[in-house]
Amino acid sequence: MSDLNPADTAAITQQVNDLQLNHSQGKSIHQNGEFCPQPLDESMKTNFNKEEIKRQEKTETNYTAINEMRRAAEVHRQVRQHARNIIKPGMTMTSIAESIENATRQLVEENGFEAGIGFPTGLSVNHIAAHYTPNAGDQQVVHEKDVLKVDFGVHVNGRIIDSAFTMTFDPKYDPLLEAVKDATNTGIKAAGIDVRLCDIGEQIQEVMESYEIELDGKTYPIKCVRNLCGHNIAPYIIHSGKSVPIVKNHDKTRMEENELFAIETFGTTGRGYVEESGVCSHYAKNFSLTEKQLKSIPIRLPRAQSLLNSINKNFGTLPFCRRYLDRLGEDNYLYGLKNLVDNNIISAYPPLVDNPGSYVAQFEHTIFLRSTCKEVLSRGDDY
Ligand SMILES: [Co+2]
Repeated sequence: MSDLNPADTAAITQQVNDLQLNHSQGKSIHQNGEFCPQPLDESMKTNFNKEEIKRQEKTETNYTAINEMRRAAEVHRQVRQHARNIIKPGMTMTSIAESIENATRQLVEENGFEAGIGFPTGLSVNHIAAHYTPNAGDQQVVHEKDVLKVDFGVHVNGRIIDSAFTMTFDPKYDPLLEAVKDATNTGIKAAGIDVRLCDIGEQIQEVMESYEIELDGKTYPIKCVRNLCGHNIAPYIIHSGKSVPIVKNHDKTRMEENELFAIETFGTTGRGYVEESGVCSHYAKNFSLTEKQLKSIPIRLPRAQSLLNSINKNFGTLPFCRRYLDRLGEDNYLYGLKNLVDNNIISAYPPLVDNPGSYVAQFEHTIFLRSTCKEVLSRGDDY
């Protein structure tokens, strides 16, 4: 919209055209994810056969849903490849976010609630772990020494693929990225039907905290950010009740067949705990409110009511950010938005930060627990 410099624009247009070409040639848009045995199968050494999985797929009742997830995942893979190609030190957060979002809109063939962006593009840097995306007028650029988490979502018919990676431009951070990648893959490996959430958290923590990193002559243990979690995903609902901890804990809840999970871990050189801080950009409708409860809340501010109508029409329960309201032509909405947040109709998700001076990295995949296997939908050659 505003901050895209012309050089960026040309490169991005070319990139997106290339992506579209791949797409229109029908290249692998329904590619499946990575098939893994359920952990119980693995330990019992039952036969895990990829051909058999493909055969059984034909009879699975949720075959349509699986294909929707795969389509969203393939768009995610292509968009993140594009993101890796264009993101360079000096680029503004605004142009990065817009480029990722425009590529997503084009490749997924955005269409109302049928397909589109799953949630705002997270571009959290250094000690900011999550929930940062630029608001209008943001001039921040990415720097050579930054640790940038790129966390974005794609949905097809509400099936959201939530996947994130960390980008750096200085190899000194490699041990941090290695630790988090290993921890996330450990969580993916541990996950499965009937597995207790606490057992996953414990295994993640053990792997994460076996690493350390030396930065500018000082050695730091790598810690898990203990109050950040993975989560299950329901149609159009990014966090739908179950949390997948990344540290040892007491949650004996089990994962179940046909559940979709985002497995994400955060490693840090800081204290290992995040707090809300800074200007908010991320919001979502409180999905637990029933229609009846919603109707019983009096909205006395006309601007709040008109804004809510627009949110219902454009996002439903999908998370959104201020820039998405701007591009719909909404203006002077901050007071109305605050009113909806105060009424608990909308939840605000401010940036989550560890202590200043620390570095947080993140890797995340979306997995689907099928009866025959565990499919790591967002797996790619990159991570
Ligand atoms: Co997530």
